[in-house]
Amino acid sequence: MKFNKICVIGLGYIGLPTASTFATAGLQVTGVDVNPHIVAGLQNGELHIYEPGLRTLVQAAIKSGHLAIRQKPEAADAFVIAVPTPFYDDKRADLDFVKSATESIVPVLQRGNLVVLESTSPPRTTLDIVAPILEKSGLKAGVDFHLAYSPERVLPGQILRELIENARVIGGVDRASAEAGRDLYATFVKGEIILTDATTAEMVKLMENTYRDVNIAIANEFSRLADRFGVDIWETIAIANRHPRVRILNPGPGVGGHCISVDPWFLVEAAPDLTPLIATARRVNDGQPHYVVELVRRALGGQLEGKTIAALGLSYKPDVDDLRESPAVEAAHLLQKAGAVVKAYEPYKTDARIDGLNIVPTLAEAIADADALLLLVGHTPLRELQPEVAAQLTPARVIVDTVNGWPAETWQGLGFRVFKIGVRKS
Ligand code: SAJ
Repeated sequence: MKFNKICVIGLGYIGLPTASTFATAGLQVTGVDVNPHIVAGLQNGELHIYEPGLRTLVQAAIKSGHLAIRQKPEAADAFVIAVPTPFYDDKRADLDFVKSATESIVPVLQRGNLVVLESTSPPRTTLDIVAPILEKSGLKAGVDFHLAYSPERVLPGQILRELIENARVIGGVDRASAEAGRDLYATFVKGEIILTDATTAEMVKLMENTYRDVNIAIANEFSRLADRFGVDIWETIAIANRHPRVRILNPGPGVGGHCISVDPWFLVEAAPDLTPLIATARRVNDGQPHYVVELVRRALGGQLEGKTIAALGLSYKPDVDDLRESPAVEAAHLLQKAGAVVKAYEPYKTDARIDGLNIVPTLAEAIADADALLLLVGHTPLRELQPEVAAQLTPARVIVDTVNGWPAETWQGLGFRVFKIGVRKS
């Protein structure tokens, strides 16, 4: 199938890179977002998100005339839905954005079109939710138009490269839909394109992220054991990983972001009777920020009340600016609840605003009157903080490192007491 014009609906961390990559490959792309501020900003070449290389790509795509930004979908050969799927407080998937994005296609859907859902969704969403909405047009999925599910699997921070190089799964409601999806993504994907059915593709995506979540949970549990038994988890993991079939991940302050901390719940919701391990892993990882608070309490001699803590890094992982579902933010909130005075600093979003948190614009300000420096994210600029420099800028002589980001011996050599997740050596 040949595609000239496509609409990408949802211009967030996935939709915007996808739209501009299609445009760069020569397609005529309409990028659609319901948020008028995002639309107005992008029309002026201003981005609402940070991803390395994205600004240049978007600006060039708009300038070339291949990418237009609109608030509503227009008639096209294909529609790609890349909207968020958050969850409610009770961890059920909130499919409102998927539903409303799908509804917005109905008035412009034409015979022969292809619709692709990319948003991470519970099993059977394409068949049971998206297809019936699109069929309100009077056209039938798999007969009059093609319908497929193709999960995005890119790693934030490396989206533009992974979008092109990663293997791509395309699950059709029928074979012709999967093949139409392959023809669309083949315009830029260099990785292997694997065709399957829609529900398998949905499961693939959920299983990948759940697998990673469960593996991080075991690393976090190992770190608690290491702490109890007086060994260094980082050394222990490094040695265990010399085994040819062992690859233990890193413990840390918890699992955040909009993917791994959310997606496993979609499987738990879909089949609670079959998912005790997945649910437990989620709880272990969600418990990690509490564990950080206890580590800081211990580092400060059992007392948090009135202590000033420089919380360094707020995003959900290193070298990204995304604060969604961030365990670092959670740890900062919990420390305040426990009576500490927190001064937070996020090098990739110095103007971030979060209700109830004091976020300061510079590292120097964050540590100026601290009792302890708490490293919550292994951002490159934070890892590069030289202890000699820190010693000049802060009265604190206690550091708490939740990501193994600072060399303990160098800091100790300058008179700092060092506390690390998963390390309690006598
Ligand atoms: N984390 C650890 N220990 C580790 C690795 C990660 O605590 O050893 C934490 C991170 O700090 C972060 C969270 O886990 O808080 C998730 O980070 P991540 O780098 O593992 O993954 P995401 O959420 O940025 O991206 C994941 C990727 N999925 C997999 O690797 C299976 C990506 O390929 C997906 O496209 C993305 O989810 C998504 O959008 O679903």
